[in-house]
Amino acid sequence: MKASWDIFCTVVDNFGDVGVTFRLARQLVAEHGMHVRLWVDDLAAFARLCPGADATAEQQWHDGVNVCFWAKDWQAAEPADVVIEAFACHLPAAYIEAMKARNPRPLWLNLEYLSAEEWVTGCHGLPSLQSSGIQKFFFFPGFRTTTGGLLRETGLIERRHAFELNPAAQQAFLADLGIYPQAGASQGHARLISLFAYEHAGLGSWLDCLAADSRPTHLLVPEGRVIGDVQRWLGVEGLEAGAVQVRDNLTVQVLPFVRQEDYDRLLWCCDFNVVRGEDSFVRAQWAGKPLIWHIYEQDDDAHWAKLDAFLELYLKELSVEAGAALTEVWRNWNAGQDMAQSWKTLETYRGELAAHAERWCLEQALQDDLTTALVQFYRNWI
Ligand code: TRH
Repeated sequence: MKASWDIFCTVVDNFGDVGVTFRLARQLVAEHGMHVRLWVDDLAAFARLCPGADATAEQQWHDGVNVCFWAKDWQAAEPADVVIEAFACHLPAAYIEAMKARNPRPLWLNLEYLSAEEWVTGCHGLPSLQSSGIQKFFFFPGFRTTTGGLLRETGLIERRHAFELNPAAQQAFLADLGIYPQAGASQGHARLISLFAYEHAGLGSWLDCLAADSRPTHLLVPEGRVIGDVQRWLGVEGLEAGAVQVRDNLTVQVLPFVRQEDYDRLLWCCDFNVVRGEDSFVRAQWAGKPLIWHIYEQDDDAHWAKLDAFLELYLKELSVEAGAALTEVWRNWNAGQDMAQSWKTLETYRGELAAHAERWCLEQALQDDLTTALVQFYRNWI
């Protein structure tokens, strides 16, 4: 059953809002044959994620998605069968009026931010009557079977496994990005770590550890907010994509921002990933590698409860010691504190953390993905 979908996205900041909605839109088209319009109010952010996109176009097509500029002066548009407002953005009043007048009425969904907190379970899928007289349903992504699940394309984990079994493909992918990991004495090559994070006052203490480690590390840093701290530690300025700096056993390389599929491959190639926000956090879990989550900071400190809620789920199958070490590292990282001691302790659980990351990935992949859950929700509703 084909249906039309309108997805509305306000870019608050960074890339997560548009990253999530573009991923969802593409999957609705590719795997469910839906007709999708993605309304984005900041095409510059979109163009970073989607090379080839035109940041000035009123309307453009990418991977079968009709990407439309959501202008402040809204031009009338016929509402779709399903309307998603992402992350509680506000639909244009005229569009809501048009939804009211439409027969049949569209299904109106608010796609919420990702959280592992338990209360999400009780709120997922609940309706709320709006002043317009239309019901709006709240749809929560999540890690529990009682939520809407996580975005995951069909065959994603199988594609990763095949890539991992193909060193030539990995090498070619890295070489395309100008990455040539230094040969290590016993482990084949230097340990690869990706670093996609926000500003972090204690970053230098972590880089000190990596530089002093007996194993070589090749740190891959996509252009973005953390670069300032990296530069300060290196004592240089103006680093751009392609720049490589070496300090003792640490090689730091700045990477260009790449398309979402390539960012996935980068995560798959790394032994450890530092990720942030929402979408890169989920992708790092699908990569099946140990990670640090730099959570998006909220004014009222609400992010700490989210961090703890995730850890509570994630640590269940880990030994108490490894769980405590990981918690300490994540907490220090997110508080911008010195990382030296906690990172060294975490290193002693490397093997256990690696096995756990893969197990967690496979366990999460048993659930329906978010896009399938949304389509199912619509089917049940009509
Ligand atoms: O960019 P983020 O920090 O985004 C967000 C937003 O700030 C949002 O307002 C906030 O609410 C949310 O975090 C929690 O982090 P995120 O979610 O990981 O989004 C980054 C996107 O960028 C993700 O889709 C992956 C993509 N990406 C690429 O496509 N190529 C790259 O090279 C990199 C580094 C990332």
